[in-house]
Amino acid sequence: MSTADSAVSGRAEALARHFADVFGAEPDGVWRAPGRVNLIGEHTDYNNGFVLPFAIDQSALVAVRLRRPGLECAADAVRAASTYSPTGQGLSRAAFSTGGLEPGAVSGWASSAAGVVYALGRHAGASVPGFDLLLDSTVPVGAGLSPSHAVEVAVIVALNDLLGLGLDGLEMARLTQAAENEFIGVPTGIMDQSASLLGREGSALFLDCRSLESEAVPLPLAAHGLAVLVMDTRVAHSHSDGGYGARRESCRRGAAALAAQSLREVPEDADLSVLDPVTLRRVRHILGENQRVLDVAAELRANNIESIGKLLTASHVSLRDDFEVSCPELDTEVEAALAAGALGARMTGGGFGGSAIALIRQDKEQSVSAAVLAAFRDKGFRRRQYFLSFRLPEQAGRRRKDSGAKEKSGPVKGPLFLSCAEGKGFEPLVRGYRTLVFKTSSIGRSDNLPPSSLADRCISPKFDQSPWRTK
Ligand code: GAF
Repeated sequence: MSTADSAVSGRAEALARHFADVFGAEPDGVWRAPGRVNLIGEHTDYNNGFVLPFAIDQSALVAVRLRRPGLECAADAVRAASTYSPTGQGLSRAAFSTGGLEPGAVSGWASSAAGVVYALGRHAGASVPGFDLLLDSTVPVGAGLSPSHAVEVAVIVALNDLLGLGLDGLEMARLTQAAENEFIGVPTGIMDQSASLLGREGSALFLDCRSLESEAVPLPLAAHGLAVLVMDTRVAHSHSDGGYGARRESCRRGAAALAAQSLREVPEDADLSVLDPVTLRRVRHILGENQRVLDVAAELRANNIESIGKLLTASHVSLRDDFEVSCPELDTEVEAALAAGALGARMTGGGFGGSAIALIRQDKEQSVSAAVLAAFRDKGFRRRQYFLSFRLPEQAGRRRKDSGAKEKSGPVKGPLFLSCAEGKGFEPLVRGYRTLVFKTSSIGRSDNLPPSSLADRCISPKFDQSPWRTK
């Protein structure tokens, strides 16, 4: 077992123990789903286009126990708790019933679990009984690395397994997308959950969002002395804010004006001059981005990793100028990283905040990070007192003080860096877990597992004894 796998097992074990503290019984199992970084292919998924994300080590774990008959709760009652709480204290708790769930009935983090139950009932004909669930996630919230999709995937994998539904990865991807679109009400595409469900270790996932055919494209960064640096702007963003939906609508309008079913079907020689200027820019981004994904995938297949840098940067320029989903913080990160020697850089994810990524030589990690920090300071952007350094497993989630912090009076804020590189010297880039399943029976109780640095977060805080809301 690799060190990273051991750390995850330790985390899962700790979560199972925590679950028993909270709910008074062992869970049926612990399931895991990773977050993702999108290498390239932005806003192309809901246009039937191409994407190239990779799964990351940061992941959501859920411990689940199906409801047993008893007096304690109604048979369809769900009691859910998360170790993440906005105050950093205690658990965030929620309760709902699996029966008669209507869109929007549950809000907050638990809507991800409720949405999955809703989609399973509505689209897979599954009758989901009540259950207890404890969530622990290391996917940073608000950094554009798909924390909510990771939760949805972990929940659907757990329920698929426990209820013997026999769903395959693609079916689960479609169902979690339905959960997002119909229950939570955000019009997202299918990229994020596919990356979580289908990602492979050491590879990016090339996905054709029209046919849903996928291919694991090798991404041997370490062999080339490279790394992908993820730089969180700390600018909060949400796909329900309107900007995401507006872009989607522009694309729909553009396709209709070009008499195409979707922008994927627009022929190369289409006359874009029939489009109004804004729609023209949106369409131009999608057409160019699809080609860039194909080009990046081709370079990776040919083992020309360094060559993808300029395509990543071209993607950013297009997202900034044509699709207009960047923001000054993202642009600053990209420009500063490039000026400091990154081979390419771009915003990643839906935009309007979140993270940018930079393809860098491993020995440039410190200098690129420092340059980005300095640029943030120069522009007077919000800065944060600590970086979170995610070099799994040993330093996972550990806080690393920014040396510059001491020079400032009061809290110093800055972007969050997440360093991903595969192989020796660096911790794994693309673990690409195909949603590993850990059951309590297979986790074992081995004392020789190294203590997980994440386990600290899983140890039960004093559980508030106030009764669960039940039906
Ligand atoms: C978000 C969405 F969830 C994805 O479906 C995708 O559209 C992405 O933004 C933009 O590429 O992550």
